[in-house]
Amino acid sequence: MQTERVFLSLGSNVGDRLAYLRKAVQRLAGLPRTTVVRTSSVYESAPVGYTEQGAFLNQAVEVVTALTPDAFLQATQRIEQALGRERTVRWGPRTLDIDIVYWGERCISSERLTVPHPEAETRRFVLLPLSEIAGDFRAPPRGETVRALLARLGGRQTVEVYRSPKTFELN
Ligand code: A4P
Ligand code: MG
Repeated sequence: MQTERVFLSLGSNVGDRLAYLRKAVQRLAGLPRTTVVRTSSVYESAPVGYTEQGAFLNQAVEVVTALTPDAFLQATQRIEQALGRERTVRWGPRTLDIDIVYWGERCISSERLTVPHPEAETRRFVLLPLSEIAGDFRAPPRGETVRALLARLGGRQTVEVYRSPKTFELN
């Protein structure tokens, strides 16, 4: 099994957002020839892009997989569909979005797949969760660490660790 570190960004802003993230991680762990190595905390952020929609929960996940990038993308798209995703508005509301942020050091450009994810370096909701589990990872194409990319991000995107109301009830 190859050992390239593959980093995903999960997002949900419809329904029981936390449950969608949890189910997504479970299903990722159930994929053939794939291991979930680490998951970040869950973060909440205001929508970026199309702003007339609810707040997102986002989470970064590291996997190791022997699947090809194309096969892995197909598998993640099946998970999105299984968890009720309907594609309507680009950048619009979704029960679950799985983006492939980095595939080791590789740069991939095909009709269906662009890696690194073209928006990753502009999105705090991607880089902040990722920095928690992989701050030292040197991101292609320039080899800067995730921590450095995050530090350089301007703008005012607020991204905070999410404390579920259920967590408060338990404590
Ligand atoms: N595709 C190409 N490269 C990739 C990749 N690296 N990972 C293709 C995953 N998919 C990739 O994606 C459309 C096509 O992108 C796929 O068929 C795949 O072949 P999609 O998920 O169907 O469509 P989309 O998500 O509506 O569009 P897009 O451009 O993927 O949107 P994003 O970039 O995912 O943005 N704000 C906050 N705070 N948090 C969020 O999570 N997410 C979005 C969605 C917007 N604003 C957000 C958040
Ligand atoms: Mg997407």
